Amino acid sequence: MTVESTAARTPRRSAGSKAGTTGTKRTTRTTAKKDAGTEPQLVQLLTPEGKRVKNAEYDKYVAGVTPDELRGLYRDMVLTRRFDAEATSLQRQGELGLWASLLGQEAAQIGSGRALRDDDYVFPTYREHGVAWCRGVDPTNLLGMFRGVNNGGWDPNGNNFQLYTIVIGSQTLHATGYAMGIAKDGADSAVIAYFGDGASSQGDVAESFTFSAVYNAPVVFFCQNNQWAISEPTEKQSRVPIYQRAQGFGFPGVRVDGNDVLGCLAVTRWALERARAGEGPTLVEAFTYRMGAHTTSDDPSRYRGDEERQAWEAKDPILRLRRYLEASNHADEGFFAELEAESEALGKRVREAVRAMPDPDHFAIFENVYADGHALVDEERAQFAAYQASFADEGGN
Ligand SMILES: Cc1ncc(C[n+]2csc(CCOP(=O)(O)OP(=O)(O)O)c2C)c(N)n1
Ligand SMILES: [Mg+2]
Repeated sequence: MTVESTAARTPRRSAGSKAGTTGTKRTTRTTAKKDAGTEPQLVQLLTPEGKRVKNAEYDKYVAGVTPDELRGLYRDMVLTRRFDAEATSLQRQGELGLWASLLGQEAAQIGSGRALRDDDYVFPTYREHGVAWCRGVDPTNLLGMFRGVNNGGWDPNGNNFQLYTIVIGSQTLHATGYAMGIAKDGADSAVIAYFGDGASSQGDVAESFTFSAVYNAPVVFFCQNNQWAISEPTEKQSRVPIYQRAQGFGFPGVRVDGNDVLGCLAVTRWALERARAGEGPTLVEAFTYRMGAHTTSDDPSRYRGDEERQAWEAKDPILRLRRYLEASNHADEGFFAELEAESEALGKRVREAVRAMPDPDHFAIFENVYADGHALVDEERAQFAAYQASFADEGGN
């Protein structure tokens, strides 16, 4: 192939990038962004100051929420945060190998989690500790995998809450297939798939959007846009706000304030209702912020500034509901004090449960790989047994 023909096939660089001037480059990027989508619209029912704002479209989905239920949402968020902080500490103390904190994402998870019915089915990533809480999965069960003593820790069918998924975006395909299946069964339940802003770049997510749209599958895609995929900012994932991508696949997308638990509850209820009514998938983008590190192995100070986090601390999901509860006299000091005591007790229970987790049998890893056994697994088991035995010999000499 001649040099000329290669050049003809290669997309031309813009004059700006050829010249290498950042100014020209910036102009090109801005133009692309402007042309690609419209200004984002945000659904918000509760402001950061804790003020309830009217919303003609979504108010009806939370109109029946009682003061007792509001306190319940607050309790869910506080206990989830406490559990999460305890897990982070346990990792620092060497009791867990790793932890993925949800700090700052409590409203997105509790709001959407409390919108679900028991017969709905959840496909989480690895950070949905608040959703797990809403499903009734015992929080201590979430820790086994992070301690390295089991491969999951709960029965997915016990609470209709699948095991955590580390392979980014893959659970959206599982959710879509499951939703197509329950639709064929004639069930009126719905499926929800959680994923992140970074996951939205995965082929699996695009494929699940295509399949769910053309098969009208009863699935809600719940994207927690916490604005970072480890060290990659959202601008590197999409030229348009993530929720606007749904339009190209032929189903609605909505951006909700992910730090507003009422907004998340309302929008998810609406999306689930659509799914149940046979109207197909919906993309909900919960616009939020990951206040902590990606995981305990990450150091965010290497790629983002403190001021960003501080700005989001002012939008804290728990604080805003507390302000609303106090201003509307829906909760008194006694309630908050009782909850503090309950948090303490949960922390203690979690610490004790983790330390008491038995180490697995060394050979358990080879079980349940195949239903009927497999030559390769047998070989690996034998190799591992020989390896273990080599320590015994050393000890004996
Ligand atoms: C298929 C795949 N590619 C890469 C990784 C490594 N990885 C783990 S988490 C992560 C970032 C995910 O970001 P996002 O989807 O925004 O979720 P978040 O952790 O921010 O909640 C990556 C790239 C992985 N687990 N799976
Ligand atoms: Mg993210």
